[in-house]
Amino acid sequence: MKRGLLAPAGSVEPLLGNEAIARGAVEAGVDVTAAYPGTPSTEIGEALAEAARELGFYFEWSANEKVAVEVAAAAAWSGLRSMCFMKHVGVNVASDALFTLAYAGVVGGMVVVSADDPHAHSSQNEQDNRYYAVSMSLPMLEPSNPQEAKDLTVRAFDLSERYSVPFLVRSTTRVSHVRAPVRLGEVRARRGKGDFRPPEPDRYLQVGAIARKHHAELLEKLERIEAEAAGEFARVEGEGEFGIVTSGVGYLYALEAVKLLGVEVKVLKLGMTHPLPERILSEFLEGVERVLVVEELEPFLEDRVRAVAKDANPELEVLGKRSGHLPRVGEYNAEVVVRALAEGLGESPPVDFEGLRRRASEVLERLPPRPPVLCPACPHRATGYAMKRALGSRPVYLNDIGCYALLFQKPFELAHVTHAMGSSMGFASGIDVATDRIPVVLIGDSTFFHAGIPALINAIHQKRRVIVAVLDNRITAMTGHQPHPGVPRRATGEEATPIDIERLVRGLGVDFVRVVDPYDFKETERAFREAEKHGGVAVVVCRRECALLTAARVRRERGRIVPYRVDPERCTYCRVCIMTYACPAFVDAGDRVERDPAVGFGCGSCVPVCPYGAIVPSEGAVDWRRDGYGV
Ligand SMILES: Cc1ncc(C[n+]2csc(CCOP(=O)(O)OP(=O)(O)O)c2C)c(N)n1
Repeated sequence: MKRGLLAPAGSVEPLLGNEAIARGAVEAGVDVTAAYPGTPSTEIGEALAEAARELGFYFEWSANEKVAVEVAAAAAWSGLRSMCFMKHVGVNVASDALFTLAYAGVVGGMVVVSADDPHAHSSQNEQDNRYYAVSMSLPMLEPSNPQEAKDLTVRAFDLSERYSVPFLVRSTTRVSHVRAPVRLGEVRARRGKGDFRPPEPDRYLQVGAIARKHHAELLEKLERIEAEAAGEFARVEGEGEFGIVTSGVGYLYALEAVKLLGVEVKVLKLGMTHPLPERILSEFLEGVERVLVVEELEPFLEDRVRAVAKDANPELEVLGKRSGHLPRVGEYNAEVVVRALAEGLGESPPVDFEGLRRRASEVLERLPPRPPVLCPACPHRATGYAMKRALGSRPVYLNDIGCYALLFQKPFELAHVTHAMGSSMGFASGIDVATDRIPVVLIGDSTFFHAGIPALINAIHQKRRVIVAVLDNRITAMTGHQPHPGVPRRATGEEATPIDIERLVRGLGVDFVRVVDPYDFKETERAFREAEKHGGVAVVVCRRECALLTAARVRRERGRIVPYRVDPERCTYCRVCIMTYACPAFVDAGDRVERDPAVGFGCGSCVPVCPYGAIVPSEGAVDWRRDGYGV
C-alpha cells in the first residue's frame, strides 16, 4: 500500500503542510501544475513531481513564476484544473499576469498558492501577500495546519470553478513546514485533455472597455463569494467578553496562549480572509468588549476589524499591532502571543519566559556557531577566489540571489548588493551609467534564466560596460536542486531541451564570452582580467556542477570519499588557505592547519591555494578536475 502523499482515501498520513497542499490538488483532480521553486513553497513541487510521475498529470518547474502562472492559467482556460505555487516574492514576479487574470477568470478551477515567510528565514523581505488578494480582487483562503491546507486547497478548486475566478491559498512558513496527521480524501478523476473555448468571444481580450466590463464583473463575483461562501470558513469557539480574531498560524498561537493562561475567551477563526465574511465579523464584534487580533506581519485583519467595529461596536477596544501589543516584524511564537493576551486581560504571563530564554542561551553557548557557509568543494568558492585575485576591490559587486550570495562574507567580500532575483544585471547598467567604477554581476544559472536575460539584453543594447559572471552549477542549488532551462531533464525525469547559456549570449551579440572551469584558477583569473580590459559587456560562464551532486556521484562510483590532508612537514602555518579560500574543512590547529576529514569532499580544488604544496591527496583520493568529475 502506498504511504504519504499517495496513500489511499481514509488513511491518516503525517504530511508537511506543503505536501498536504499537493495532496489537495491531487484530490481535486488537478491536471496541470507549474511553479518556480522558492522557500517555503518548494516541497509542494517535490511532492507534485512525485505524484505526477505516478498519476500522469503534468508538472513543470517553469523558468519563473510569471511563466508558471501563464502555463496554469491557459490550462484552466482550456477547462482543466490547474495550480501554481510560489514563495511570497514570487508573486511579485507573477503579479503582472495575475492582476489581469483576475479579470479574465477561468473555466477549470485554478489555485495559486503564495507561501509567505514571516521572519524572512529564507528570503530578502517579509512582505505580507494578503494585500495582493485585495488589490487583485482575488478570493483568498488561509489554512492554519496541514489538514486545513489539504481541505482548503480542495475547496479552493471547487469554488474557483463555481465562480470562474482563480483562488489564492496563502500559507506561511510554519503552516508549510510543519508535519502533522492529515486524513486523506478521495482522489477525483482528472479531465486529461481540455479544449480552448472562450465562454464569450471577448473573455480573454483585456483591452480598455472590455477590461472595465470584466473588472465590474469581478467585483460582483467577489460580492457573491462573500455572501455565499466566506461564512463556510469562519468558526466561533468559546465564550466570553474578551474576543480574539485570527487566521492562519495565528490561530494556533492564540489557542496555545489561551490554554497556557487558562482563560475563557471567544475566538473567531477565519479561513477566508478575502473577501471577509463581514456579517459574521460584525456579529462577533458586537458580542465582545475587547478584542485581540492575532496575525503575523501587517495589521491586515486588524484594520478591517477596526473599520467594521466603527459601526458594529464603537466602544470596542481593539488590541493588536496598532495598539503596540503585537509586533509587525518577525514571526510569532507562544511567548509573543501569551504576553499580548495576558496584557489584554490584565493577567501576568503564566510562564517564566526569561528563565526559559536564559536556559536556551546556556545550551546555545555550548553549541558550535554555525554561520551559513558555502559547502566544501563549492565551485562558487573557486569562482570567488579567482575573481577576487583578478579584480580585487576595484569593482562594484552586484551579487544576486542564490548560494553565491554567501560570497558577501570574508575573505571574499564580493557583494555590495544582494536584492531580488535578476536585479544584479539591471543594477550593473545603472552603476555603469552613474559612476566610473566597473560593475561586476554574480548571477547563478537558474537566476539568469529566471530574470537575468532582459536586463542583459538591455546592457548590450545600451552599450554598457559590465562584467557578468554566470555561476553555472548546472542546477537550482539553493532551493534543493530543481532543474532549470539549462538542464537536459524535466522535474518528472523526462528529457528536456537544455538552453546553452554561451550560445544564447553569443546570439545576443556579446563578443567577449569565456566558459571556464572555476577550479582552474589560472584560467578563471585570466578570463576576469581580460574581461576588465574589454570595453563592453563581457560574460564569463563559470561552469562546474554543484559539489553536492558531484560528491554524491563520487560516493556512488567509488564507494566513498577520500579526503585530502595537510602535510605537517610542509605546512608553515602561514594560513593563506584559511585566509583566502576559507573551505570549512580547513581547521586552525594552533600551530598548523589541518583538514577535517569529516568535512572535506576530497575534491582537491584547494591544492593550488597553498604556496608550499602542503595540501596533498591521501591514498586513493581523486582530483575532481583531473578525473573528470563535475564538469
Ligand atoms: C522571485 C523569487 N523566486 C524564487 C526565489 C527563491 N530562490 C532563491 S535563490 C534561487 C535560485 C538559485 O539558483 P541559482 O541562481 O542557479 O544559484 P545556486 O543556488 O544554484 O547557486 C531561488 C529559486 C527568490 N528568492 N525569489
